[in-house]
Amino acid sequence: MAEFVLYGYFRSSAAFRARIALNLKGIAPETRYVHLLKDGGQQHTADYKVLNPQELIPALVHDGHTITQSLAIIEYLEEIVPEPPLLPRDAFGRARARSIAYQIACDIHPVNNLRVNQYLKATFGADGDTQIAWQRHWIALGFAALETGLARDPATGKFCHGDMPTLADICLIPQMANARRVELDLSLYPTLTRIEATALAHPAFEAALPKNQPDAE
Ligand SMILES: N[C@@H](CCC(=O)N[C@@H](CS)C(=O)NCC(=O)O)C(=O)O
Repeated sequence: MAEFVLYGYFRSSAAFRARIALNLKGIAPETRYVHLLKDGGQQHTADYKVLNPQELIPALVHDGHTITQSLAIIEYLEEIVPEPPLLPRDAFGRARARSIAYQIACDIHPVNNLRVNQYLKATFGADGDTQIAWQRHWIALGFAALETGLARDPATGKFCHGDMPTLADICLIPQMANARRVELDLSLYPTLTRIEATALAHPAFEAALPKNQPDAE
């Protein structure tokens, strides 16, 4: 199989998702580091904009194709390397795993992104504490719903869906890292923290942690 090149940054939770999926599939990509803060943000350079006009990471290059959007990257990996599966075998299970993943990737993460915080500061004068309060608010709102949904559903196992990692865990664990970064009180989410502990005992998740990346600061 052709080489994989991942454009990422240690602290990026979307890149963290891609790293977990690559690890679970046993793929060791070449990594190129895009520092989101240095040089005014290397995601905004002309070279990177050619790869991703959205100026966001991650991007995965494989076989002459560039794939952006972490969920598209993960589903691509799932299609070309089906084992181990990152989505349940049954349609309802797949819908449930995607629903959990999208609650995080579509509804929690985007409003807390770096560019949103930069806009809050530049346009509304939001200082560091205000930006942290903003992030905590949106994570707490999303986590409350996730906790309720996961705690009451017998389909929840050691992981978000059953006893094997799926797309849902691939999205949850990086979001937990973001929640820890803004010191959100996680005692309110015992199911999420239990799943996090299980996932972090798995080498694919552990190796993908921000602190374990060569560009970690
Ligand atoms: N929906 C996108 C989100 C990508 C994204 O927001 N990446 C962040 C890092 S986690 C980024 O590149 N931010 C740069 C910026 O905000 O300027 C995905 O899942 O790939």
